[in-house]
Amino acid sequence: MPQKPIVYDAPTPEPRAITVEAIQAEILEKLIYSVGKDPIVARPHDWLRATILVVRDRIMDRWMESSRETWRTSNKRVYYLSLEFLIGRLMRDAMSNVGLMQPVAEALKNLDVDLGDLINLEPDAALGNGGLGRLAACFLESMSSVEIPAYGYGIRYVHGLFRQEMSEGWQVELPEDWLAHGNPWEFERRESAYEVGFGGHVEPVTDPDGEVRQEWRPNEHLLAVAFDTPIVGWRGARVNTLRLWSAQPIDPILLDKFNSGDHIGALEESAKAEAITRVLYPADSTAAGQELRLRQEFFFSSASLQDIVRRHLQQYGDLGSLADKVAIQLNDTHPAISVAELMRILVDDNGIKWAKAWQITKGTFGYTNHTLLPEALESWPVALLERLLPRHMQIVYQINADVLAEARNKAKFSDQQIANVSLIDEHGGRRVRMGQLAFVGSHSINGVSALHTELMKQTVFADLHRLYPDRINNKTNGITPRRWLMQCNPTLTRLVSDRIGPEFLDDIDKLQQLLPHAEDPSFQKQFAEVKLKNKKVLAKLIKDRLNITVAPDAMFDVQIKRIHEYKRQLLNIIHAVALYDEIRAHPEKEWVPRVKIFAGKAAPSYWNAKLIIKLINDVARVINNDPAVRGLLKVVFLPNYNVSLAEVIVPAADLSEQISTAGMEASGTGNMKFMANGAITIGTMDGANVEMHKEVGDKNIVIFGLTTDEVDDKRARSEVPRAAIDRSPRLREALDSISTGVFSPDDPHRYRDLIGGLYDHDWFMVARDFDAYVAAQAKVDAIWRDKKKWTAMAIRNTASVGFFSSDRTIRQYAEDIWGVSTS
Ligand code: T68
Repeated sequence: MPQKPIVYDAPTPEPRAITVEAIQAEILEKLIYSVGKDPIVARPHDWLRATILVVRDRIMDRWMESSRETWRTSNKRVYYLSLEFLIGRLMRDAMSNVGLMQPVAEALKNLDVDLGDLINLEPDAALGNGGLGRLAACFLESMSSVEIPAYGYGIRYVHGLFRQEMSEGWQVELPEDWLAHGNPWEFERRESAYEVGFGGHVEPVTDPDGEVRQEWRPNEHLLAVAFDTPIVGWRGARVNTLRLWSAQPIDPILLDKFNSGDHIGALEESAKAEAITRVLYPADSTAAGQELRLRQEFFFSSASLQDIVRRHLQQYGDLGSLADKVAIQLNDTHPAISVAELMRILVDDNGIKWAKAWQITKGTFGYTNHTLLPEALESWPVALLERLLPRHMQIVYQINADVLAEARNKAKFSDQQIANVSLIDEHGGRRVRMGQLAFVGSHSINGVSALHTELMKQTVFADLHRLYPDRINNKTNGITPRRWLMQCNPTLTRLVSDRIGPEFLDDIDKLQQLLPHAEDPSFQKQFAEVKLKNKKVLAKLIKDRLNITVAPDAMFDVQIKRIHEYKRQLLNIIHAVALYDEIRAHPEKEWVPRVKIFAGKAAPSYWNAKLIIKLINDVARVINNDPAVRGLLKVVFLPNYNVSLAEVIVPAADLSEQISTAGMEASGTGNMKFMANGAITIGTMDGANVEMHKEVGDKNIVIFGLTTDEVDDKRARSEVPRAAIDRSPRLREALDSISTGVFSPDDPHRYRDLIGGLYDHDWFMVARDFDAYVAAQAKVDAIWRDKKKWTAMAIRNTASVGFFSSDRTIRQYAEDIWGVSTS
């Protein structure tokens, strides 16, 4: 059917008023006519829904205008493909970005409803595990803010990241249910549904002109249905779309089965289809390796590409211009099968010649790598791909043949080098390496911090880098200053604005104007007061949730992130044990009161990570209840870490723990959030810490520990860790007390193996970095005692955070990778 020409302008209603009266009247109207509730019986969730609908209305006209403008101007579109979007709550972000906080708060107040209560009622959209998913969310907001026509594509998981509860100090995982009360933000687009296939076979077909094409005939089919959420940028600059796919059966019920009495069998198809988008895989640093995961990856890649191609054809009528008008960014290798799927669409479905299709594909894709950990690098058994995606497997082989020919003939690679760049891993069962596929199918491959990008060149992609030396580039991560400074810390935002004016709200680099005020006693006093106020809020949350009393004037020493051995929560908790020993041994000394605050989830199958959570809780129980400590040290583990909890903890932190083993944290982004909010970092020379050190200056950050080269060297020499432990009586004593059951009298051997690992191999250099860490913590204490010095350092951290805005990161992607302009 011929497409109707698109008219780029059409009548639209007047934009909605933003006066208190108008908003108040509309909230009531929504409550009654859309939610269907009488205000006299309305429950908080009803008010929340009505309020979101009112806010959403004020975004709609900008949303439509943004999209019309892209059609009108024929600007290039950017598509961010990510299996994870950890967006958290949306209402405050949306209200704040379009300047609705005040009028909505007042309107609700007139209706006897508290906006703060409603904000806290909104569930977190936890469609991600950690940094990678949160980065995608910050990028979406920044792409709208710098006015890039962009779409996020992902999966609408029914259950996001599991809810974490504690049972006697152990993590237990419970299903998360963010859609329980419906989702007023999303629009279901039944008309944007695509068929996605699996399995079946490939058949050569001869075209009328005699050309032979391959045609994939899947034997399983399901539907991908789009759900759209508007993402509004700062000051409503632009509204982009987050399009999440939901899997549905093509036949919701198999009637013949039902009629023959097989009532369960009649629903089988339906259950199988829906399983694909039911739950987010909860492992953040190991490849999932399950068939369902591969199905998720292909399902969302295929639906997204069909949508992208349909839109492009509708506007331009020809796929030859795809790379000029479309940039697709692959967030890690999870969507890497897209490379083969786009080739299939171009070559098989649209009859484009292989070489031309390959040019278009490479011109269109960019790939971001987020990890060097070998266990996190995705690869799929050839046999599985052959069964599930037979045509894609053929395409992978053909791509590989071309790459290997180039490596052998042009670059004169050795056999070993050929094996390194091959898309097929031949070690122990043949597997397709998704990193290699993403690399060869993209014109740009980027790392997420300067150090990480260098290590990519030297390690996982060394030979591919030799073959294609102009492809790897760095894009240091960033965070959106709207959510991570203005919204989560309005008091600090006001203080800064009073001091240097509000220009920094639109140009975050202007925060540097705070530098001359760092030593100003009156500004220092106000800055410290804001921090104290935020700490009181967190202290209350700790009291309410855990019934632990912490003193707001103690140092809040915070490590919040996924629990992983390389992130070294173990190093931090051993430090707590050592401090505990010292405080009791030397009660006469002047100790700096500290509260060590931890939060984070462990992958359900990651035993050591779960054991570390239990250890933190065991140590907390003993220390918090020992009168000899006199409250000088407290240890707190806050359960169910998520974006909303981070928004309370980050503004209250004094000390930010960024202590990963050098070379192992690709970037980190929590480090930047703390910096923005005036915490001082104690950290290793790892990930983006290296660039933070450069930006804020050596005097305003506390760096310690082995460097990447030193770590490599010790590993290469298989140096025995025992010597480091023998040299450090403090460490030995702390380790002895943990491994002999001082903190686990109910099970004295609970930590024997965990601690034993530090003696045996200590892969993560906990023992070998311990003394340096203790010395760095002593330095932190000394600074803390000098309140003026501490506050000046904290102010300089806030002042220097500009570089770590995701607006900067996105502008660099736009210019260097996507070829699109920004505002
Ligand atoms: C993180 N990676 C990096 N992975 O660890 C962190 N992995 O250093 C970096 O700052 C951040 O990415 C953003 O670049 C992750 O968060 C995952 O969550 C993940 C999820 C599934 C599979 C593998």
